[in-house]
Amino acid sequence: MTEQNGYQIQSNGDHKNEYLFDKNLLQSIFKEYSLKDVKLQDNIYDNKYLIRPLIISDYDHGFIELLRQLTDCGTVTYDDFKKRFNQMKQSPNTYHILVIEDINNDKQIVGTATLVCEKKFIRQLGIRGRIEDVCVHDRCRGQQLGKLLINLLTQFAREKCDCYKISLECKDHLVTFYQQFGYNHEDKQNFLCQRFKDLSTNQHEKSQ
Ligand code: 16G
Repeated sequence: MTEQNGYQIQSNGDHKNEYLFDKNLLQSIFKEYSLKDVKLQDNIYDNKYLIRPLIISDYDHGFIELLRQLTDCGTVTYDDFKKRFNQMKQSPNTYHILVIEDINNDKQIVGTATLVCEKKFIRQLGIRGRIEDVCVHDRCRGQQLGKLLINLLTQFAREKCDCYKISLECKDHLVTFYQQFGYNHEDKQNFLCQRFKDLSTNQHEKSQ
């Protein structure tokens, strides 16, 4: 263990199988979820899928290709990936990326979702959670994997990260999907956005 900028860093993050965040934090969440859904045994779902935090070697098992099913990812080399992974790991209690590994299919990554925890001064030094980058491989849809990821991360945000609220952005047709987990439009609140870059044309978008 080393100290850097006041943070305890567990290692230099160069180990390909080192978790992005502490896997043990998930164990009680898995246990509780297993009581509701018998398909989840510890961190194995339906005898086929392993649920765990992201590791560096997931790069070689299709993690970025999976994200391409959600949006544009541009070019991400192995070194780029490792560097971003280590940056995330060095912000403790902030980036929680869960992945689903297809155990019998060359450990391919077939699902992912992220919980980002933002530290605030408001709400008695509150923590705000955001669910981001939820994606299930198109060949694995219809097996409740998205539901599993959202349920686990929502419970994790409430019980382990002490979030005072959790929010997400999604396309219109997914609103009913997310509502089943308790996400709702808040009265008189809006989501506004300004875009600076369009990767598909590699140009800065014109601001209006
Ligand atoms: C969706 C995602 C968001 C992601 C965005 C990418 C969920 C719940 N929402 O809104 O996290 O960052 O798509 O789209 O997964 P963009 O590349 O156009 O920002």
